[in-house]
Amino acid sequence: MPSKVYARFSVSYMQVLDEDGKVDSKLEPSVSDDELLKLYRVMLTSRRLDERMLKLQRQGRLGTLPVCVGQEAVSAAAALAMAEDDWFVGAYRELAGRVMRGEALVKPMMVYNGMEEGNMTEGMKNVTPVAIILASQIPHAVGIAYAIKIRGEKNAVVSFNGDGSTSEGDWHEALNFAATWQTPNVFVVQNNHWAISTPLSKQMHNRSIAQRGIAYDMESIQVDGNDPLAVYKATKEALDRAKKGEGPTLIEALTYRMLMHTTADDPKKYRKEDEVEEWVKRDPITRFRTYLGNKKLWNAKKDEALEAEIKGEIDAAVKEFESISKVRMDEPFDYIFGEKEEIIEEQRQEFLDDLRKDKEDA
Ligand SMILES: Cc1ncc(C[n+]2csc(CCOP(=O)(O)OP(=O)(O)O)c2C)c(N)n1
Ligand SMILES: [Mg+2]
Repeated sequence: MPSKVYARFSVSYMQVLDEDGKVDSKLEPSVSDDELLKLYRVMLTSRRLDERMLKLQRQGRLGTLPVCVGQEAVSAAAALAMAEDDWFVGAYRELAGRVMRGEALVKPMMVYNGMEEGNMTEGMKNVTPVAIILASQIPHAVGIAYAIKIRGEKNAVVSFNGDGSTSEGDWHEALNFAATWQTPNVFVVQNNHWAISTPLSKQMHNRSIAQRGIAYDMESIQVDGNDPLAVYKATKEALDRAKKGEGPTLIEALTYRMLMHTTADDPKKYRKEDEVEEWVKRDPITRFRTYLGNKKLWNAKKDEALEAEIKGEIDAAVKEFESISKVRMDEPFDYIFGEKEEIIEEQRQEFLDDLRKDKEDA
């Protein structure tokens, strides 16, 4: 038996709004009515945009896309807690957070139709593009934060990745660097319990992801990720600490991917419907709507009007998307080298010939 104990740890869990939308007034963060209403609007916009993009994809009008339904509270509430100068470094499951940062609704449709212009962030400040390569954005998030620290600036970086991504080497290297150099980072992990068809229990032995942060001696907390007030409060406190020079924080947000991983898989093949039903009861949007209703800020009539407004905005975005979505399939070949190279041009021709043949066969 060891004679000395060098470290013991515990992981705390925070919930402010329970599953029925009842608030714990001792923990309720101070958020203005306007901000609460904005949070609701953004989460609902993200939900409706996801649903519309899914339909467009099924109709062959959009490429494949990851769907964020059920996870809206995490990135929307974290983004609400951020200042404009803070950096938002996302993966691909943060549609709501991007909308909160001011992303035009046409942009995600462009991205998921292979149009690089969709990743241009004009109109938004300090937002990095969608990152599909798992955890590749986390060293970038730490690099940005390290630069902020060296320059003595006062902003911070909030990054996002999924549960599966916390088993990537890049993620661990980045967290180790952040802890060692006490960079102003807030690492939000969206633990939606699945990495495509791999459940959490098959990709790590830890009982929580938060304890992976504790291993690096970093402030780490688990929150109910379907509770926007808990996510907001944890992010705000972590940002305050980061800006005071008190180092990075890991926030593990427990949530659930209610639909497919992307439009390319069928979750019914690998998970049980009753698990999904349990999480549907914890829907962040329904829960937040009840909270707003209890505060007399919301009612069915306002909801109806908002749904109509959002539908109008999405209709306009789809119209804009369809007027510009003439994708040239061989465009990636343009960017391999600065100059045209014979071997690349041969490959381009081969690719175009294959596409034509596929079309003829179909
Ligand atoms: C480095 C790398 N390996 C594999 C993949 C393929 N891939 C895409 S998403 C995914 C699962 C990611 O799961 P998680 O991190 O939990 O995020 P979620 O999709 O659940 O939001 C995998 C394996 C990839 N994009 N990048
Ligand atoms: Mg996941």
